[in-house]
Amino acid sequence: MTYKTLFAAAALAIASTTMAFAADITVSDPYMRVSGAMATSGAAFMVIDNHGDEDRLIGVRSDIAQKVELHTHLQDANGVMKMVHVAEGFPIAAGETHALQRGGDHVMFLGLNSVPVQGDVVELTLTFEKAGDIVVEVPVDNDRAPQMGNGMGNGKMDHSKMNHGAMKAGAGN
Ligand SMILES: [Cu+2]
Repeated sequence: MTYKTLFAAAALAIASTTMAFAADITVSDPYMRVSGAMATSGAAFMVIDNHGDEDRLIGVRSDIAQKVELHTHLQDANGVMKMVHVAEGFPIAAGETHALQRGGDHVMFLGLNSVPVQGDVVELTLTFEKAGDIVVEVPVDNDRAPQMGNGMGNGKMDHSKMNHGAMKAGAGN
């Protein structure tokens, strides 16, 4: 065995160890939106697949903002959609696909240290109760159209009543 193949074998061994550790949870299609050059906040969206036992997304962190939180949207008594901090995180059942998407659950960046622009990649660490930390490279894509028709199947989401003014500062929409 040459040095080169030995090195490749070692690298492969390390890679498969790492992958085995987080294999139960996979994260795909991440993207982030910020609401302009003067933005103080942003939001990230992605699809989380749980191939293992029930788990829970309990934390998020990133150097790009002073605070990173798990948020969702809830309708208040007046039918206005509001963003709320979900301190207990998002449970993800065994075999479930959990989408973080606009109008629903999302990652919120509050107090941006610097405003990322289109195409920038932001490093985000997701912490799961069982799977541990998963680092996700999140590209900024302000042009991305919202997904339609899936993940909102509870019928409670009425966009005609959404108060966009109230959420303007948040970029969560
Ligand atoms: Cu939010």
